[in-house]
Amino acid sequence: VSTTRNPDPAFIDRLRELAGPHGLLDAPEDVAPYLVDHRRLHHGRTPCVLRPDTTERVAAILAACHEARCAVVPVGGNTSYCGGPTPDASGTQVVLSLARLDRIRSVDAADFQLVAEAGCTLRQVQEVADSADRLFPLSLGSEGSCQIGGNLSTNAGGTAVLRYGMARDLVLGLEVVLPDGRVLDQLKGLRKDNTGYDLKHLFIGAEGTLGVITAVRCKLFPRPVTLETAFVAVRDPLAAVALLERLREVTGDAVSTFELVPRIALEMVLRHIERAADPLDRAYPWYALIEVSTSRDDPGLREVLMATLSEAIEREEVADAALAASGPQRDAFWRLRETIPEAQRHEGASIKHDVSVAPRRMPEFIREGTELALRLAPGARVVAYGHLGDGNVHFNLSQPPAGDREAFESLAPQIHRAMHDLVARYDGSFSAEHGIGQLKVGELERYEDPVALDVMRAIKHALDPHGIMNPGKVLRSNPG
Ligand code: 2HG
Ligand code: ZN
Repeated sequence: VSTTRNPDPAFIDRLRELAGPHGLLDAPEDVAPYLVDHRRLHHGRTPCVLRPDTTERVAAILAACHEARCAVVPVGGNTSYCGGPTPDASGTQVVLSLARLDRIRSVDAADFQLVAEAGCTLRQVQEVADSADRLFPLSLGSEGSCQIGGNLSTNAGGTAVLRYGMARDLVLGLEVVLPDGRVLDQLKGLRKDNTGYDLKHLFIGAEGTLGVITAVRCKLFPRPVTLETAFVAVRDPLAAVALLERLREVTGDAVSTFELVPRIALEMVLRHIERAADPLDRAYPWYALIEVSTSRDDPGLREVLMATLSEAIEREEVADAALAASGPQRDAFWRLRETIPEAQRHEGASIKHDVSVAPRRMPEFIREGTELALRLAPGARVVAYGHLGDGNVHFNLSQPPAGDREAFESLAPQIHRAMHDLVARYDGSFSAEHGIGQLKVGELERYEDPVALDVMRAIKHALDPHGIMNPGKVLRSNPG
């Protein structure tokens, strides 16, 4: 049973003091952006938003909240797809923004690492790495506004997972403030350190339910020097999977991105995104955005890519392909992919599924899922796109073009159930990269192994006995 309490005015004054100068917002217009999630599905209330600028202040705030049993909802860039950083409607949960912890503490190019505070935007981290002639490979559509602390709290994915892994794989150490205000310093950043449990991994992907990540030691990589980007018309998802396998073999595993784009997604982008242009001279049903890269100057890479595409054309797995001839053309190809969510928003309501299955089973899943979805929502448009190389597609439905928004949205529970049951039959995941937040708490309860759920609840209770950290996210705050 949740034990959190309603913070009284005296306690809010105490928080104001602990948060430091300019560290507390409570004017309605300042607080408003924190009361709704990125997809505008969840709306909440809060007495205040805390914006401390040091780890010590975060620690003091959590110690006080622990003592007073006051619920705390951490927020980074507020770009969650699952309502992770939106407070509930009770008006008793204080929001804790990490935005002012935005310093780069150190950059060590020789050891391929840097330490960033949680509120640094992902782009800031990428740019600092770049200016040290290094790559921080995490890359996603919201990188200009999402924050590295949020990326780690949600174990973000994105478009370079195939080569570099999820956010979890890109971290050497963390600094975390525990729910009782103690600081867990795991920032040493050794590549090898087998001394007991690897605690950082508990907080990565925990969505702020076990503590607050305040700093991250990031792994860096050599910067790509040779980079080839292709927009390829593939016969179907099966041909795409075969092409990926072949490319990984012949390039020495240099494929860094392999994204699936169906024609309907490209059409939406062409309709709604300024200056978007079709890269090929006629329409094809499926495309792949492919990038191969190495950190050395390697003119041979382009040849290998072209030869592999030609062979695939002979086998009729590929119909046509455009290779980027310049930086701007590369950016234009990428924009066609990255603006799909925005373009889809312009097409009315969407019902989203963030699905992963074994990559080789994805073509069959898309086929079966499409039939199922259209049976339940005749006239809907299936937009299944994304990270095929990771076995992860965003299986999204857009409402019928002239249909009624509310009528379509009312189908969501039924469609989610059917799709997620299908995912379970494929031994897949109903949340490949977007996490649980508040949106998928019921799904986690339904589909997760009960033993795993028990372990999760035990960990939650051990670290946060009063249940103050982001209550109702990932796990229900009143189980049973
Ligand atoms: C992407 O890959 C994001 O573009 C958004 O994860 C997915 O809109 C979506 O469902
Ligand atoms: Zn994605």
